[in-house]
Amino acid sequence: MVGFFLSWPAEKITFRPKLWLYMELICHRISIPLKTPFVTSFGAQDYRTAMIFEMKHNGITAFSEAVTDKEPFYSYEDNTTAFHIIEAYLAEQIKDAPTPEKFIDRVKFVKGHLMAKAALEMLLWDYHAKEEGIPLYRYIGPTNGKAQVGISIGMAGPDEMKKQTSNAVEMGYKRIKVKIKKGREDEIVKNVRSAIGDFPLSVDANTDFSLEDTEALKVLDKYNLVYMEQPLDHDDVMDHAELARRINTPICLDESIISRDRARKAISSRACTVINIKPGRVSGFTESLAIAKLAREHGIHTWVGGMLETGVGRAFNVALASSSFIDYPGDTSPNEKYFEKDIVKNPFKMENGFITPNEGPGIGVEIDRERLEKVTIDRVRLL
Ligand code: OSB
Ligand code: MG
Repeated sequence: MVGFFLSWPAEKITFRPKLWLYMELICHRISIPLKTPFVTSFGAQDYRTAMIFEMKHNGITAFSEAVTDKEPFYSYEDNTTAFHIIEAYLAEQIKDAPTPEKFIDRVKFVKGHLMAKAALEMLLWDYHAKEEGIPLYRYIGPTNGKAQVGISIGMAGPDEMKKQTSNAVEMGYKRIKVKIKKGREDEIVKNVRSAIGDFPLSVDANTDFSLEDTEALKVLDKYNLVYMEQPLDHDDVMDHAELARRINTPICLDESIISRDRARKAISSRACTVINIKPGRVSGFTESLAIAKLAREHGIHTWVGGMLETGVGRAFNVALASSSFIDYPGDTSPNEKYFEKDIVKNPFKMENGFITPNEGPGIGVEIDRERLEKVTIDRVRLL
């Protein structure tokens, strides 16, 4: 009998003070069609297959989106690995709605899986901003009150790319980035330059090149690009530092910057002068803000990238892109660039190349439940 009481697990004691607080965590697995296929050096995408997290606690409903997709082509994480890590290790760590910083500290025992961690870390930012009753873009610190917007354009035939890039200039975007791949780099940039003149232009290779391709990348020097994004390996810093010594186009790192520590190493080895910050890639806003501040201290430019997020993830990106620590236009196009009908009722609109973050508490999105239902594959309750 005594042994029975001694082995009674602490979790089963029903009068622990926090327990009466209702906590619900749901993962909505959705698949939503893109208006047009998005083509990068790692493949063509015609659907965004996303995991949307919904947490109900203390009368507050918070949302977030994992940036993983069906396949591990951008990074090693995909929806299946992220779901597994969240279900098996991370979900229980948000039961008491800790601060995002505390959550990140708690989940250090899980190595890597930063996209899985980011999904819950950002959920906590939305939750705590809502608890304070203030919009996320103010909750995170000094703000410009609006985000400068650039566009990311996938690969297509020459005429189509001319059309899309000149339309983007017309629409007021502040910077155009086009995807390139090995063998098409010169042709694509030459073609696009002929359509948009000297408008701010960058290229994103999504790791398709190696140092052996230096000559081909050096050819791009003549196009006066604002920067070249992630030409080399996804986890490399050293080779990018070497490439930076060999070419004149500034280098921007995306895939390689997974943390403030990696950013510090990239900056001190001069591997890049620009950083694409994606909160969903770097374990969330805590790390994103740390990277942005570090970059600012070292005169490194930063902007906020995207992963074809629905209105939920997009609202986080727009909030971060409005931070005073961010100085370059991001890839935060209005929702309508990607989706005929998004899962939010209040999509962003771009005016003169700016998007204003939502004023509602937290990310301020109103979920379109009917649309969400329509694109839902299944729903899993995790807490
Ligand atoms: O490398 O920035 C990237 C989309 C999916 C995966 C990786 C990238 C991208 C984009 C589009 O460039 C960014 C966006 O508009 O959401
Ligand atoms: Mg990129």
